Amino acid sequence: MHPILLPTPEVADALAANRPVVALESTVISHGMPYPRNLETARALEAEVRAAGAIPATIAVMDGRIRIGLDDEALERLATGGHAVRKLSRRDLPVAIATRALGATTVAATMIGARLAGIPVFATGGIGGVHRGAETSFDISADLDELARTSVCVVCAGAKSILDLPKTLEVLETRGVPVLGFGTDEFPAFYSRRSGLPVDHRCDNVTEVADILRAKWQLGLDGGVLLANPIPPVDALDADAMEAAVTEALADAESKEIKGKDITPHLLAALERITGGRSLTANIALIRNNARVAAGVAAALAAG
Ligand code: PSU
Ligand code: MN
Repeated sequence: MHPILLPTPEVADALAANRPVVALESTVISHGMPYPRNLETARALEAEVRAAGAIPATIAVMDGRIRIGLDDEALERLATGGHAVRKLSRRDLPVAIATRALGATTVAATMIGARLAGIPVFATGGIGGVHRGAETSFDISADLDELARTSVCVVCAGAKSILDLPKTLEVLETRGVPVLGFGTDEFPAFYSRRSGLPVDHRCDNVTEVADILRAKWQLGLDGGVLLANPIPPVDALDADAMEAAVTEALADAESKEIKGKDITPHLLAALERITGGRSLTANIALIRNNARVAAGVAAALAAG
């Protein structure tokens, strides 16, 4: 194991025995949801992964190490830390490690930790992508570059319409990232199941996904695969209503001149306010669903 990594004994044992492990991110806990729902969700995700037969490994930075798997005390530190917890993407990891900061990992940074630890499957809610107006702001999430270079399968529910979905898919195509739909031909739009945009390929079971991952990596095509898993129908929100909420949230962020890494957390909090909490409930349901599917993919990979 890499000296900067600190896995829990349970995760280290599972990896050594080639048992299925699922990486989970921590920015969604610290910056994506309010306390105490964030802590409840972090625990629920770990329980979903276990119920589906895999070992959860939530990733974060603490005391100069990348922790691979967190105990309950560590989850609580992240969930209650508020602004003391940094949001860490690729560029932030060196400073956070060297200064022994407390930090939550984004999709990009979680992929880096998972890859170093040898965990090929990771579940999150939504990835970062190309922001609306990126043609002038240049705001494109580092998550996309990470998907291009780091060999981890990221299970998500698509991307939020706070992003420009067609441009996000264009960048993923350019950077060579396969986008697979799990039981769907369409790229899901996070709170709703449909975006009108096609995925590259539809997979109807986890074995097909594992076969594609193996083929990619056996070819020496380093980099990630995005598995887009739509929110369950009962939990989905009305797409038109969410579009209106997103427009309002974007206007709010613009009037307050929010920029850079603060934009996504700010928009998520605004959406929760505008929808009276319904966006949060949907968010929790879709991440749990992703954790379950990721455990299945991890098991299929470990079996092959
Ligand atoms: N999208 C969500 N919820 C989230 C995030 C994105 O629906 O919590 C978080 C993830 O950690 C993602 C990060 O990696 O925001 C992207 O931030 P940025 O756009 O600053 O790269
Ligand atoms: Mn950004």
